Amino acid sequence: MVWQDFREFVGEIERRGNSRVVEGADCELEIGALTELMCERKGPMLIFDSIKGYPQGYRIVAKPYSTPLRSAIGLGLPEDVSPFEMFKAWRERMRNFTPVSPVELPTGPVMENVLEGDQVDLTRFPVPRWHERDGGPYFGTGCAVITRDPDEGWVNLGTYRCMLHDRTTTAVDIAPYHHGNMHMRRWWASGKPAPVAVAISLDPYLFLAAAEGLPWGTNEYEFAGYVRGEPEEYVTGPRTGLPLPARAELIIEGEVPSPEEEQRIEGPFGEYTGYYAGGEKLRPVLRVKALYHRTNPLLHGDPPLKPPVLTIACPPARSILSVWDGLEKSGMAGIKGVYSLNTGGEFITVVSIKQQYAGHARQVGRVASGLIHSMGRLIIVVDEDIDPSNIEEVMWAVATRSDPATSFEIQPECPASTLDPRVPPEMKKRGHTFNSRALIIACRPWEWRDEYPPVNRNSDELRQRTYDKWRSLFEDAAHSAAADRQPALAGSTAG
Ligand SMILES: Cc1cc2nc3c(=O)[nH]c(=O)nc-3n(C[C@H](O)[C@H](O)[C@H](O)COP(=O)(O)O)c2cc1C
Ligand SMILES: [Mn+2]
Repeated sequence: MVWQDFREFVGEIERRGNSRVVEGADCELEIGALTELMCERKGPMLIFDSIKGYPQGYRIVAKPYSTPLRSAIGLGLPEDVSPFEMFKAWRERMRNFTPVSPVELPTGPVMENVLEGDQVDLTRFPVPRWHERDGGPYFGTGCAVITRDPDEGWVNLGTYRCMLHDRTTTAVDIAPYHHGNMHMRRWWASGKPAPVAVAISLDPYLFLAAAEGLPWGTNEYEFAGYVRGEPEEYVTGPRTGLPLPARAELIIEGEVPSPEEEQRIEGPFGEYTGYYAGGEKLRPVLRVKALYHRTNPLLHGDPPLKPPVLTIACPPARSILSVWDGLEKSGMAGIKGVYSLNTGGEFITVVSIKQQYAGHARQVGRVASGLIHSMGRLIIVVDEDIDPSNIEEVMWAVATRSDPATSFEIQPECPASTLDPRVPPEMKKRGHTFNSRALIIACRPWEWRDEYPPVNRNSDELRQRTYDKWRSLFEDAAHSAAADRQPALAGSTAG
């Protein structure tokens, strides 16, 4: 199944009964609080309609990919496997990436309603203030900010937050190392404002491409087309010449003048680490020149929420893929996989290995910690019988296979992320973002592995035989709201 657009994907989730329509909620904090409460319960996807003060039909779909099931459906991945299996499937796709160019259409559904000049008014649309301490309503969360490199010519799509200032102005907050920011700086360096478009409600492939990040110079449309298996479609923006997703729900076009010309206060905003670490900052503004939308727009809202709530439940995080590749390239044997536990950033890295010799597990952990994209504050090495994406299983291994006096290793002065909430303020001010790390070897000691007490889980054979005989019992259980996926039958933890 290939999703034509966001609407079609949402329709499928509705058809499966995994959504609820909420009428009469308020954009001022109520939609945000309802989203938080429902996501914490891993409940159905909320579709807000008849929002207080807005016409019926102007809807918001909140956090559509936040459960493993909905992520898997969106991305066409197998639905009944663990996040680690999904991650492995994703890694294979990334490795085989061959660009699929988008095709231009003369027009598209997003052009059903065109507002220009004085008609431009972003306040016609419901824009929630998602978290209590947010500095304003956020128009852009489930979005892509579209820019072109003025020197190299290629187009980038990135998911960057956009706070609504007024009818015709939004903030754009792009980290300095992200592509959209580098593009804008190149326009300003040549003395021109940057032409920018923001599209809300992309098809799942394009949203993932914009949210996850690809190497410098890669057009996210080409990656989305590759994942989708057919080209993405765009219309050329009348004001900016940028390619605009033809079937998005809402798109704005305009320009961002240099910070010397205009900046306004942006933030704070509740971020994916689970904190408001960014605070209030002066940020450039997007002056909106034109606005296009589908009739009765279905707006994708995706506020970061405190972990364990996720934006996309099977993370193709590039840094983790790069640690995995780095370990393999280092010549280390027995690497079964690398995963980042859901802790609001890549704060806990888990490496799963099949031990090969005395000292192997620790050596793997030290190499993993030293790789360039390694940001984990905890690096945990586990045996191959542990699912590295299952936080409870990983912690069980730490609790029962490590000996703190000998299996923990403290490493000072490791590079840290700028959003790491634990970097002291005085260090952050000076741009010294480093932290210390703990390497935790949670593997059965190689030297006496044959004497390690056996795990008391039944054999794969007994489990499968029993399951097959009593299958209907488990199929009922799978339909309960909490059971988003079933534990794997095979893959025994026996030693
Ligand atoms: C919901 C959501 C909100 C995000 N907000 C921001 C943001 O405000 N600023 C930012 O620099 N990155 C933000 N990101 C992360 C970027 O989208 C991500 O790193 C992406 O890879 C950047 O694309 P690029 O590599 O083309 O610059 C956000 C991601 C998601 C999923
Ligand atoms: Mn990019």
